[in-house]
Amino acid sequence: MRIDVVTIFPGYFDSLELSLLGKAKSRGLLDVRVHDLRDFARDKHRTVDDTPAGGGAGMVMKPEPWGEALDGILTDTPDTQPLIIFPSPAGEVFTQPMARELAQEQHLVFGCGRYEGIDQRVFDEYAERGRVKLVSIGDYVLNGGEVASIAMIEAIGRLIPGVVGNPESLVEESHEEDGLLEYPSYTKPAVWREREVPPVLLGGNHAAIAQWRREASIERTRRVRPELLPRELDDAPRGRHAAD
Ligand code: 6GU
Repeated sequence: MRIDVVTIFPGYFDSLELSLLGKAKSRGLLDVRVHDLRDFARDKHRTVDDTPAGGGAGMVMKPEPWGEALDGILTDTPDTQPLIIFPSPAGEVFTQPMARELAQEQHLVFGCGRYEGIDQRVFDEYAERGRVKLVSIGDYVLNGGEVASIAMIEAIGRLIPGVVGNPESLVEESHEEDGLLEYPSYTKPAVWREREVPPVLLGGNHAAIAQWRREASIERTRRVRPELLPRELDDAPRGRHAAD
C-alpha cells in the first residue's frame, strides 16, 4: 500500500519507522511518503494560513498550498485513484470495520489540517475530482490531524497481509470477530505479589480455558462497554462487578 501524508509537522511521522510498521516499510509492504505543506507555499515566509473569511478567532489553512501539494501527489501517481482522508473532528468516526475497508485500498492520502481547519474549497475540489473522506478518531479535540493520522495508519497498516507475523493475533482481539472486548491476559510467574494467575489457565484443559476467556470477555464488555454487547448476550443485570 502507498500512503502519502501532507502536514506542516513531518517530524510526527518519524514514529512510523518504529516497530511493526517500520519493518513493513523496510520489507516493501508499505510505502509511506511525508510531504511538508510549507514546501508548496510560494512566499518567502512559507505561509500556509490566513484569517477566516467573515471574521472570528483563529486561522484557516489557505487553499493554494494544499492544491499544489495534492495535485503533485495525484500527477505523481497517475495509475492510482487514491482515497484522500482529511482527519477532522467533524468527520465520520473511525472504527475497526472502517480500518478493514481502508486496508483494501492501494493508495491513501492523509491531509493533516491545523489551526481552525482547511479552506472548504479544498475538500470540494478533490471530492469533485475523486474520493474524499473526513474522518474523526473519536469525540474529543486534538490540535491537528497528525496524531489522528498516525493512529489510523497504524490500525490500517497492521491489517495489510504480511505486516503482522501471526495473522491469528489479528482475530482474537478486541473489536474483531464477535465485537466483544478482549479477555485479560496473564504470563509467568504463576504468583506475583500474592496475585495468582487464574488456575484454569494453568490446567491445560483447552475447552475450559476457551470457556473462561469467553465469559471474561462478556463480563468485561457488559461492565465497560455495554453498548457493544450483542443482544443475545444482554441478560444479566449491570454494575455489580469489581473493577479491572
Ligand atoms: Cl481526526 N482531528 C482533530 N483535530 N481532532 C480530533 C480528531 C481529528 N478526531 C478526534 N479529535
